[in-house]
Amino acid sequence: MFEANVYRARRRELRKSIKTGIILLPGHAESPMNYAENTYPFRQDSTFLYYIGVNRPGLWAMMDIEENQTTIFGREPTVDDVIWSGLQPTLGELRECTGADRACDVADLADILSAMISEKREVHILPPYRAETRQALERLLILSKGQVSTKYSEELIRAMVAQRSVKEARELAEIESALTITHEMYRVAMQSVQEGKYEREIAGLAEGIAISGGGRLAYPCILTKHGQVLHNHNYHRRLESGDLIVQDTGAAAVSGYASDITRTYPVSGIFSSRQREIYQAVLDALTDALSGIQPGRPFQICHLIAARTLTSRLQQIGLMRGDPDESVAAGAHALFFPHGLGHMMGLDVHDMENLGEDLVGYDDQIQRSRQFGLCALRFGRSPAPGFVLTVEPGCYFIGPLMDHWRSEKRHEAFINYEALAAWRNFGGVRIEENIVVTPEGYRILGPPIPRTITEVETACGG
Ligand SMILES: [Mn+2]
Repeated sequence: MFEANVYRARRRELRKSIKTGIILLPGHAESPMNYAENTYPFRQDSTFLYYIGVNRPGLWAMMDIEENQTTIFGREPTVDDVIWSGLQPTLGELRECTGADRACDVADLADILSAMISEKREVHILPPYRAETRQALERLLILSKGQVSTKYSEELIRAMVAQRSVKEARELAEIESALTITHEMYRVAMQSVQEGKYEREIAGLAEGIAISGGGRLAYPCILTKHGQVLHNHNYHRRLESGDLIVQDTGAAAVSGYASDITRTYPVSGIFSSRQREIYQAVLDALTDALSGIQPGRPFQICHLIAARTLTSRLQQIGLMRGDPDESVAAGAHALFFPHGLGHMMGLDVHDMENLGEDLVGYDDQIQRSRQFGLCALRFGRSPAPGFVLTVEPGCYFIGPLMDHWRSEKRHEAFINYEALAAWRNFGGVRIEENIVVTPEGYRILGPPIPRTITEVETACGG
């Protein structure tokens, strides 16, 4: 974690936007995998990490806005704790490292809160996303079942989104340290890919590097020759010469900060002529989308730039037709590109998504589209300097979607369904970079990972 004054300063900043009441921040409890003692690897809630910093289970924090006091709640370690888990921080040490004003036994939290509730103090909470947290909040705030999901503070969410959207220099450094590990994951994966190996062997190498780096994966690994399945989480397939692998993997730093990179590469080390065409189309879409990034310019426009480039390349290949601008406006490209161009990234790979996707990614100026494809864009508003975003266009050949659209004759004026039949088993291509928005435009974060056709082929030993 950072030094105590970092968390103090972040809480001070938050207090400028929230004028009254108390803010209650639940830390995570351990989560059992198959029985109580065998838990999933612990991951602290990101809001708690941002404002309090301690990556340990069983903690709560309370910020009293009027009193300008932060209290951390935990418990003193017992001899048993030390026997099984080693030395644990005392309440005093927790107070010190978080820069809190007080540290209390978590057993007293219910009484302290009920006193505040009877004084009619306003309690700001965030929408819980774990069942244990929801139940604890219901118990502590004396709410009936289900009430807690409507009692969250939109004022608090808006203040936190505004603060956390602009990354501090120390946060960028953490993201770049995660990207250094991710760079190594790609170097080794591309070098190791070979006909006859199984997807899981390459996925295991990549995950092992993330763990060796001191952190872990920021999200479950995607490494598949069926890249057209967007969130493909199985790795049992044998790699054949001619297959194309979509690898979407990102390491998380020890501090919890994420990275999120995708590359597509050929098992044989050399792209086939068809693979080159689609790969270059996606690469051009990425290049054009990147050059559209400007502070104050809606990211939704960059998404449409990527869609426009992809459409014109697919027209050159003979898979699409018609006026490209009309085609993009109609959303015909979403047959090939059904997801969004990108999302915010920080402590979470989809940063702050627990606070509500629309409150993070949209505002009064830019609202989420309802059109298939564009509606999947998680972030559409205008970024400011310091925003960290992913930029990740893709092109996929999704058989069931092609059948469905064709049976409806959907966008027949723009899609050449006859020509498409021969591409059915192509798979998919996605290329993803992580950027920080600067006053001039953007900067790609982390060390460069092979991206052009030549770079990728060289890295794969082709
Ligand atoms: Mn992503």
